[in-house]
Amino acid sequence: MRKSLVILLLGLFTHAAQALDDVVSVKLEAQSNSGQNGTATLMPEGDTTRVVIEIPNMPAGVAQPAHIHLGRCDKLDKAPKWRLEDVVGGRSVTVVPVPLDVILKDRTAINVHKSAAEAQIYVSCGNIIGTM
Ligand SMILES: [Cu+2]
Repeated sequence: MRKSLVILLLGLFTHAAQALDDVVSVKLEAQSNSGQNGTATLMPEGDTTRVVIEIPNMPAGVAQPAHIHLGRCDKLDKAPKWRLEDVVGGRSVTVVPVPLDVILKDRTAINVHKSAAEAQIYVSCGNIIGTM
């Protein structure tokens, strides 16, 4: 009885460690002198992926569009591949309707735009690089 409990717990810990390994962290680097460095975290959730963006240094009262684009920060495809929730108050949380594997299959990056009105100005970007 006790032995099976230990085995069950070991199984749970192994599963948790596995899930942590699958999380992809992206370092967002400021662009256009915005000072907006931050992080993005991509977490697999079955057939979807939760993307959390955190940018501490945000201009007040602005909603900044964010996307996953094909390409890398130095040469992004202009058309967004997946739209993310606007970054408001330094934070954006989106459940993207595809598995993380699909996002990692191509060369992609997360970018943040200055505002909807000034979307052509990129203020932060980070390349999505998987570990698998
Ligand atoms: Cu974009």
